[in-house]
Amino acid sequence: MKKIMFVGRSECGKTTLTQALRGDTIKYHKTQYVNHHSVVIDTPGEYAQVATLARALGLYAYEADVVGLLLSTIEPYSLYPPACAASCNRPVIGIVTQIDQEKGNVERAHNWLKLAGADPIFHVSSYTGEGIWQILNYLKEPGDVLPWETEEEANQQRTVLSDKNREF
Ligand SMILES: Nc1nc2c(ncn2[C@@H]2O[C@H](COP(=O)(O)OP(=O)(O)OP(=O)(O)O)[C@@H](O)[C@H]2O)c(=O)[nH]1
Ligand SMILES: [Mg+2]
Repeated sequence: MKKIMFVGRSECGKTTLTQALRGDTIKYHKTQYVNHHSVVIDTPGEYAQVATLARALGLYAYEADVVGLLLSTIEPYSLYPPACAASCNRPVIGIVTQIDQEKGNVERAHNWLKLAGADPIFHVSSYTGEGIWQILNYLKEPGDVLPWETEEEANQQRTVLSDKNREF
């Protein structure tokens, strides 16, 4: 699999997507430092939000094959300057997260990622599983075996045990 580094504001859903891509149950966990998983490098949102910390992302990108800019449908503004993808040392894709949110705006988030220069752009919900198959297939390399054989199996509703505010 290609290794992808997730970048995006705190609470856009990087850690939750990491869990959903593995087929794990969803449990809230605030990311405190960079976490290397087998396919995903999960970064804290603060690295994208605070200029002095943002420099670290440039270095961590060397350890990834692809950089994924995440933006959720409920974010009121975009963190990404126009064409910022051009300054990255890796291919940059976009991931619109939380597409299941009732008050979310998928098109707005998509257009902000497009403006940033991300290509391609995926739409995903870590809760309903929609879009998981498409991301896995983008990351798949020859010889890789995915944990699911069909789109229906991959894009299944996940079990959510907790979110930021409560346990279920
Ligand atoms: N409805 C819905 N909620 C989601 C989805 N993805 C994440 N969330 C919720 O959004 C909140 C933040 O998710 P995280 O995955 O922790 O966000 P993060 O980007 O890792 O945040 P930091 O670790 O602070 O950088 C949690 O309460 C999640 O349960 C989704 O696809 N749908
Ligand atoms: Mg996190």
